[in-house]
Amino acid sequence: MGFENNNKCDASGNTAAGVRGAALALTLALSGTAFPPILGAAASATGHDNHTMQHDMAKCGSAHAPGVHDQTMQDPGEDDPHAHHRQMLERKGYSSSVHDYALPDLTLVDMNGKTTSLLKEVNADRPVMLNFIFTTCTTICPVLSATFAQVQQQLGDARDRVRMISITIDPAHDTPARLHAYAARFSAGPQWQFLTGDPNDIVAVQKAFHAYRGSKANHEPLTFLRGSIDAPWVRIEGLASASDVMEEYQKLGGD
Ligand SMILES: [Cu+2]
Repeated sequence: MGFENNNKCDASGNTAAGVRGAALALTLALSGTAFPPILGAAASATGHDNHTMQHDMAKCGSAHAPGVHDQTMQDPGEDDPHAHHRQMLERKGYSSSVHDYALPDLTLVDMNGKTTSLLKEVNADRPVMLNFIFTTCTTICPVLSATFAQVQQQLGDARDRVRMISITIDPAHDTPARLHAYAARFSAGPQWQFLTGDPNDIVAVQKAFHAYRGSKANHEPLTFLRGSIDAPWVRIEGLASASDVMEEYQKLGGD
């Protein structure tokens, strides 16, 4: 698999069409092929094949960086998502930063089909952990969800003092019933709610968290933590492990 990716990248890049081909190959590789092995490598012992793939992708990414950047820029106001992915591949960790987000007062629907609002959900009188997922994702989202499941486990009884929220970025598919089934798959406890809503509102929520990348295929691994209603949000970019999230959570003054 790594060999095939490498070939695709080496074979293109000389013409505009070639650059587009490389961009497409990289997009496909990043969204469909590359993540699971890399995640696998991060999560478990480093398998030999995983390692090969990682190196091939790193080579591919840096060799065609300018062309790929020009051809795939979706939103001039945001960072190129592929540049970000490349960065992630290189650093294989996560970064955290602190932000004040102005969150809109939008109506959302929880996994029980009950109408709620974004502000009502996040303005809990408890620390909040929030991520964006969609249930049919086979790359980043299952990892983010597994991480939340592990965080929930590590918290033990203290989980009841936290509010965990996963908002789907695919509301057209992710009905409350599908979110409910997804939640069950990750053994989500009562402190972990899944939300969907009107597609426009879901875009607005992502934009408010500076998490909107134009389509679900471009999404990034993001986790947001907040210690209290008045506190700023800690933005975790990258695939933080459950221990990483716990560490960031504890920095908020949580227990
Ligand atoms: Cu995903």
